[in-house]
Order: sequence, then structure tokens, then C-alpha cells
Amino acid sequence: MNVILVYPAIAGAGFGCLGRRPWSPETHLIHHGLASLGACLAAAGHAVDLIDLRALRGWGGFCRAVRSRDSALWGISVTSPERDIALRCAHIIRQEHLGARVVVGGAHPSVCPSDFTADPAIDHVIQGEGELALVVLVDALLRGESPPQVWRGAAPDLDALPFVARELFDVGAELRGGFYPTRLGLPTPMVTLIAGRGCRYNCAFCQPAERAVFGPRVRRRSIDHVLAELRVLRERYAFRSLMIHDDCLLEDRAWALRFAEAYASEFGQPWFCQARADIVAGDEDLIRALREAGLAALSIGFESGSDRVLRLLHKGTTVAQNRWAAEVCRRLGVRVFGNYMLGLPSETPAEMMATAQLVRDMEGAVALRSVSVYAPSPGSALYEQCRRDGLLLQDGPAGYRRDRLGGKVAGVDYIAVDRAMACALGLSPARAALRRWTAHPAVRCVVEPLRALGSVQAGLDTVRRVVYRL
Ligand code: B12
Ligand code: SF4
Repeated sequence: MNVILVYPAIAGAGFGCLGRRPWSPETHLIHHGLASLGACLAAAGHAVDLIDLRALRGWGGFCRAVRSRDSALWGISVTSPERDIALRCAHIIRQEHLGARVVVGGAHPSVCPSDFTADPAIDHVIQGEGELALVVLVDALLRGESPPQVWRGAAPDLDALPFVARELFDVGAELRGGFYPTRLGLPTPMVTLIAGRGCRYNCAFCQPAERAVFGPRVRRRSIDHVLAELRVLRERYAFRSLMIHDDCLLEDRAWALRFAEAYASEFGQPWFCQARADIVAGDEDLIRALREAGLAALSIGFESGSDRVLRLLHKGTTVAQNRWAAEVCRRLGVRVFGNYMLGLPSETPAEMMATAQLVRDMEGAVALRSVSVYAPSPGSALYEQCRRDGLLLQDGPAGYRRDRLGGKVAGVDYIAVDRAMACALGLSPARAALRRWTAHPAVRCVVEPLRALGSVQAGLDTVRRVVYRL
């Protein structure tokens, strides 16, 4: 069967953002979930194609892309902020190909299947991991059977999966890297990789939604399997840096050390992964060993400068660990991407300022920082608590993004959020508020073309200056 996958990741940067400025984490990277589904379908003998909305100019472009393809099955990947975009895609597909089936999967359908089951444009919802389930669905459709509307995909043996089909995406954009390599000083071409799935921690802004996708156990690929993929990537793309997306690569110390040793014996390219402050602060020897094996940077969720807020988040870390983790990285020469949140339910202005102060204090150790406004994510414990307490100000995609306009949680003092943001980033409060407002897609629609005009103007000015000098 011919299957078409859809990546609707335009909630943040909009249509046409693929590989373009202004760079954000969303503008360049491939989506490993879809690339893995594509590889499994291909391995089962099916033809696969992908529509990446980031590469299109608008909804007209999507309609044309849908019209020009023919398929009996269309699969859309959905995160919560993209729910309505995905539904719009499904309606267009339904309109253009009346008899085709539409299946959705990903983080949002895994926790909120009812957002899709009532919609006439959606035929199937697969919760959890989709590799095995999607192949079963295609086979059932080919046999003329009608599988259930909602079902949970079984977790695959990660070592038995084919390497992800990166070529479905514009790999060139990922190789050029954009946001991460530029901001963290990593060389390009850069590739991304997933070495495992699942997380054993219990952060209330994330769990149990993460487990709704990957199940209760952490599963990691064998080191041989990971290295075999890296050899292919070296051969194919001559990559010069590597980013590993796993939720917490370092939680299995023994695996991390064995990987580092094996990687260093064959690869010299610097690499980057996500970690937790308690692990980094508590195990300097581990970080040193990884540093010697090419670890160049760590993304760490410091989240808050208040111990009460860290407890509220069930983060399992302390402010002292945050500070020490940053210090360990500074001493070992590991660059840090620090992530912080403001605007949590019940957070006081003083606690927000404590986070701002933490950001300022860590300036010397943190190469890149992201201070976001907390947005309750469906399926997480904190979202459920906000929902039960009637605190959700926008229970929809606009409310689920961490960088969008408007208040998310009732009772949060957003003036204080702007003030703390300004202090953290060294901006005036007015600029901090403006930054938050200009993140709104409607505002971006106006601002981006003006910015583009600005760069055309700047380009013309440069040419003029050069000509005058000649
Ligand atoms: C890497 C990453 C990113 C990267 C790259 C995104 C990408 N292209 O993959 C960047 C930094 C760009 C990013 C951005 C954001 N991310 Co992000 N990201 C991740 C992370 C850490 C890994 C993703 C991954 O590769 N997982 C491994 C693959 C194999 O799993 P998967 O993609 O979920 O796919 C499997 C299943 O979900 C399912 N499936 C997926 N799609 C489909 C489709 C069909 C048809 C079927 C049948 C099955 C199916 O099958 C797949 C294979 O088993 C996850 C956390 C996590 N552990 O997954 C968060 C995560 C996906 N991100 C999240 C969020 C919120 C965001 C942002 C919206 C943040 C923001 N600014 O507010 C943005 C925008 C997201 C976007 N547009 O894609 C949330 C989503 C929560 C939710 N309820 O939707 C997650 C789960 C983190 C979290 N716990 O909060 N992210
Ligand atoms: S935020 Fe990260 S460490 Fe915490 S539970 Fe989620 S994936 Fe695990």
C-alpha cells in the first residue's frame, strides 16, 4: 500500500519555516517518530511519502500537495499544540480523497484520544508507539478488514527496528543545523539520533503523559545498534556533530559510560544530549568521562530557583543541585543549554524573581538559556490539577505552547512573570512583554515579512555602501 505521512509542525514558526530564519528548535530537525514509522512501513514492503508542512507556503500548498498524491491511508503525527492544525489537515485529506482512511498518532492522541474519535475526518487513533500498530493497520486494510477506531500500539524491540528513514525529510535542513549548533558552537553537518525511549522520573509538568506514549519501562538500544546507525550516518552525511534526543540519556550510568567508551574509540565528533541537574551535580566523574569521550554540551531542565516550586513540580532536584550542576559543567568545559520556567500555578512573584536570579547567577556557566512561560501540557499531572481546580485559561492548542501569548493559568501574576523574565534576560519589562506578544503567530504573520523587508533593506544598504566605496 502507498502510505502518506504528515508532519504538521507549524504551530510555532508557521508555514515556510523549514531551514529558514528566524531559527528555532522547530525549524530544522527531522521528526524521529514519523521517520521510524516510514522505515517500518518501507521494510514491510509499502511505499511511503511525507508531507512536511514546514516546507509549504500555506494551506493552498497543502491542498495541492494532497491533491497531487493518491493513497488509501494517511497518517498524521500530533503534539498538543498542533491538534487543530492536524485536524484541519485531516479535513482537507477527507475532502480531496473521500474513500481514504486517516490515522493519527503521537503525544496528543496518546493522552486525549477523544479529541479525535468524535471527528468525522479521523478513522483511527493509535496510542503509544506506532511502528508495529501501523503495519498491522495497513495489513488489515489490505485484507479488507475494519480495525478498531482506537487502539494502543505494542512497544517494539528497539534493536529490531530499521534505522529511521531520514530521507523522508529535508535532511539538508537538519544537517545545516540552525538553532542548536549555532547557539552551542557545534560544527555542522549535525545529525540527531534517539538511543532509547521512556523516562523513569516523575516531573509533574510531563508525567504520566510521557509514559502514555512509551510505557513504564525505559528501553535503550544496544550500543552496537546505535554505533551501526552512526557508521551509516558518517558514511552518508560526514556528520561533524551529534545531538541525542533521549529524555535522559545519562540515567543509566553504566550504559552511558559504555556508550562513551565505544563512541570515542570510533568517532571524534562532539555530541550533545539532555540531562538532569541531580545526575550532573552528583556524578562529576561520569561527566568528566563523557567529556573525554566528546560530550560538548548538555541540555538541563533547571526549571526554577525556588525549592518549593521544584517540589511542586516533583522535579526531584534542588536549587543547590542546579547551581552545582552548572558549576561542574563550567569546570569541565561542557557547554550548558539551561531551561527555566516561569508562571507556575501558585508561584509567587518572589519565587519568580528567585528563578530570574538563578538565571543571572548562572550566566557564566550557561551558554544558551531558554526561559519559558509555563503551559499546562495535557496528560501531565500538573495539567490535570489545573483542570480540576478550574485554572486553565486556554484549554486548547494556544494554551499548550510554552511560548505563546496570553495567560495560561488562572491566579498567576503575569505582570510579575514579565518582570522576572526581564530581570532574567536583562531586558526592560516592556521589551520582555513585547517578546511574549510577538511570539503569537498572528503577530508573527505581520512582523516576519517586515523583518524580511528589513533584511532586504539591510542587504541593499550593504550593496550601496560597497558600490559607493568602489
Ligand atoms: C526531540 C523533541 C523535540 C525537538 C524535535 C521535535 C521533533 N521533530 O521530533 C524540538 C526541540 C524541535 C521539539 C519541539 C517541541 N516540542 Co518536543 N520533544 C522532543 C522529544 C524530547 C523527543 C521526540 C522524539 O523523537 N521521540 C521519539 C519518537 C520515536 O517518538 P514520537 O515522536 O512520540 O513517535 C512515536 C509515537 O508517538 C507514535 N507516533 C508519532 N506520530 C505518529 C503518527 C501516526 C500516524 C502513528 C500511527 C503513530 C505516531 O509512534 C512513534 C514511533 O513509536 C519529546 C519527548 C519524547 N520523549 O518523545 C518532546 C515532546 C514531543 N515535545 C513536546 C513539546 C510540547 C514540544 C513543543 C510544542 C515545545 C513548545 N515550544 O511548547 C515544540 C514543538 C513540537 C513540534 N512542532 O514538533 C512534548 C509534547 C507533549 C504533547 N502533549 O504534545 C514532548 C512529548 C515533551 C514533553 N513531555 O513535554 N521537541
Ligand atoms: S521532564 Fe524529562 S526528566 Fe522529567 S519526567 Fe519528563 S522526560 Fe523525564
